[in-house]
Amino acid sequence: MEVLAERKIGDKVLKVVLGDITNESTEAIVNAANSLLRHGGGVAGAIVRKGGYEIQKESDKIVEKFGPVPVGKAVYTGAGKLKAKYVIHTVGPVWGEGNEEEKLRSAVRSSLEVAEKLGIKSVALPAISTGIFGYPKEEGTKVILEEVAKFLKERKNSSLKEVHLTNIDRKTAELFVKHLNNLI
Ligand code: AR6
Repeated sequence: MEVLAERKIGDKVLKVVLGDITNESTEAIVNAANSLLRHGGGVAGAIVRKGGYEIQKESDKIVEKFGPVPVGKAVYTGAGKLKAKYVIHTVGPVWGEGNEEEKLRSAVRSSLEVAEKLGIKSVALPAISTGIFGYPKEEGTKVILEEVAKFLKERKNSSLKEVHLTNIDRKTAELFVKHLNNLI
């Protein structure tokens, strides 16, 4: 894991990390999931392969009980064998379905709200929707970064003190750095 950039926002810190999110040591990691929580490829596939099938089983129970997770919302499960304690599963938009930016902002916000409700201090997010779901990387990373920064600025008495934007792909991680540097 390599920290490419770091910025203080109030009493909180935002870091851009290059690496596999399944290796993160934050208390929770966010999964870029689909509504049925069928964790096949991308980040989701890596999480189940490394964390264990129990994450998939727990996800299936959530969908059985409450139905598919709406786009822009988030739920959580345990994290199996991963270093993190929780996996927060959020559903980003598929590029082309409409209202993508609003939905992506909502997915980021919902994930951070779940982290806050869990009372944890740190969480790592991937570049939700910018892989298999086809959201253009330049725009997607900007929306995600802006929304995280806004959340951290707004929340004064939050348990959440450290947020990582973690990506396995250097180009995408560097886009996060660029947007962070452009942040006022
Ligand atoms: N660690 C960090 N970043 C990663 C990793 C990893 N291990 N693997 C990929 N990325 P994606 P989506 C980056 O496709 O677009 C699954 O099948 C990748 O470069 O995981 O929201 C789900 O079940 C990209 O920038 O998520 C859904 O069906 C970003 O993570 C669907 O894919 C997100 O890529 C969700 O697609």
